[in-house]
Amino acid sequence: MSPRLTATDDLPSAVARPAYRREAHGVGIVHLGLGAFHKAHQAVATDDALAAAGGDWRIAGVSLRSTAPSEELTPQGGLYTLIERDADGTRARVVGAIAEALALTTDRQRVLDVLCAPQTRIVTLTVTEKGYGVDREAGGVDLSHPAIAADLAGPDAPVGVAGLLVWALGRRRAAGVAPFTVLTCDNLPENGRVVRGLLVDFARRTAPDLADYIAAEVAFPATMVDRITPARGPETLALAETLTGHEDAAAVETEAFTQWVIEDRFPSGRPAWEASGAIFVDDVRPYEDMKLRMLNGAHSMLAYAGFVAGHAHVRDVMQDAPLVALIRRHLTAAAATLEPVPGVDLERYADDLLARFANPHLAHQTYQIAMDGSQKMPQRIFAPALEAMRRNQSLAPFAFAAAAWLRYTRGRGEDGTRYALRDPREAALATDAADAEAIVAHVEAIAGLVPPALAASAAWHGAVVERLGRMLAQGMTAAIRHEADGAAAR
Ligand code: CS2
Repeated sequence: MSPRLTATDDLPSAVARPAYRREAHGVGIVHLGLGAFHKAHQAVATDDALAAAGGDWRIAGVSLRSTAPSEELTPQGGLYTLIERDADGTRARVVGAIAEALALTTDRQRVLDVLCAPQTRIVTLTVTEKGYGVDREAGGVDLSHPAIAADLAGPDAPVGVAGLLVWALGRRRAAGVAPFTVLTCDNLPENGRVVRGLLVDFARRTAPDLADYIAAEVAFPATMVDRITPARGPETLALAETLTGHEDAAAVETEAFTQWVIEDRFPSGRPAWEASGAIFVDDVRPYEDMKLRMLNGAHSMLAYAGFVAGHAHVRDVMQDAPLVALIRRHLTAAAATLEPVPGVDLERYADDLLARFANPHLAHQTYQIAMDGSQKMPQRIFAPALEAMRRNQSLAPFAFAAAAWLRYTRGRGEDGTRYALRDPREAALATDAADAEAIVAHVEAIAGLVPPALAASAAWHGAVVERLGRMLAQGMTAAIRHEADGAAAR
């Protein structure tokens, strides 16, 4: 058995390591949501920034529920191996940006202290779409969200994002400490604005004097984040050991590509993330729409259709020619709903996405992407569908994606095997209805999911019903083939 990764001085020369003295840099960032994506994205950019420009910008990473990330990272002093893989090869690097790894459930006092520390100038977040407890239709808090409900009932003992951040901002203000900047890195449209609305509304309900203060004094820059990072499997750990000669319980595997577009609003400073290729812009929205509608939209479509058709991984989907033709069609249709994106050629972006999806080294499960559809479909599929409707463009690609999702929400594979939906709105999505018309009508009636203007369109409704009907009657593989043939004939 190899020694555990605890230092960087005895790594093989091919393994890159922090090009700075870790102990020389204090903590300046608290990150909430210490999962694989943070370790593959923002922590790596921070590692690059520390090497290029220094600063007290190391990260105190916090997981809000699980203790696994801190149990894996703490014995390694926060070090972990990042394995980057694409058609050009496999590279390992050891990342040093995480100074400490905490779990809210077991390190509560330390988490609260570091959120209040004057040295903490940024709080970054990757808690997934459902983690915030936002009412996506009305803005502000979703009263039915468990963490929101708990924190509204006990705002002095917060457990969720809104509760913790409002509590900490209140404590800082009382102590005369400047607020931290809140940088959300989840795939939500206008993510900065949405999280601002969440915190202001939460404050209004628990500490009204804080609401205006947060609205006026706290910066919530928007971001577009991108790096395909599959959930880790045992193979990742074995590969890390082979590459580094060390046992590493916290290793992560990801693609070589990485992108970060950030609105440059950091009143208390920020790391030199441009050193890692991050771009700073005034308006993130065009990049965000591009990424949500093209990458994530195609991802969701291929995940639902692919999972039901029996493809476990995205790379397997990319071997299914008719489905690849539909992914290409989807990317083209999604691109046609966008405003121009500064400096980006959308055709090339689409080609690059197809190559990224085909990455043979990444075991990215369709079932992973399929999770939480109710939180993803509105920005990924319904928003561009609405835009396509306004522009008189074909609805077929989006209707196919919606139908594939609805087929997936039946919770049974084509051989009848049950699978867990893993969606916070699972109960609302459930229906005994068996025919396509009734299923589509049921889901269109759920508040805050399908935009009313889309649901009211006979063309949209009919297109979804027709496709779901075919998926249910003939099976997903036949439905994919039919759709691809139809698309080719047009
Ligand atoms: C994926 C994303 O799981 C999903 O829903 O679409 O996690 C995707 O891999 C990332 O957004 C890529 O940046």
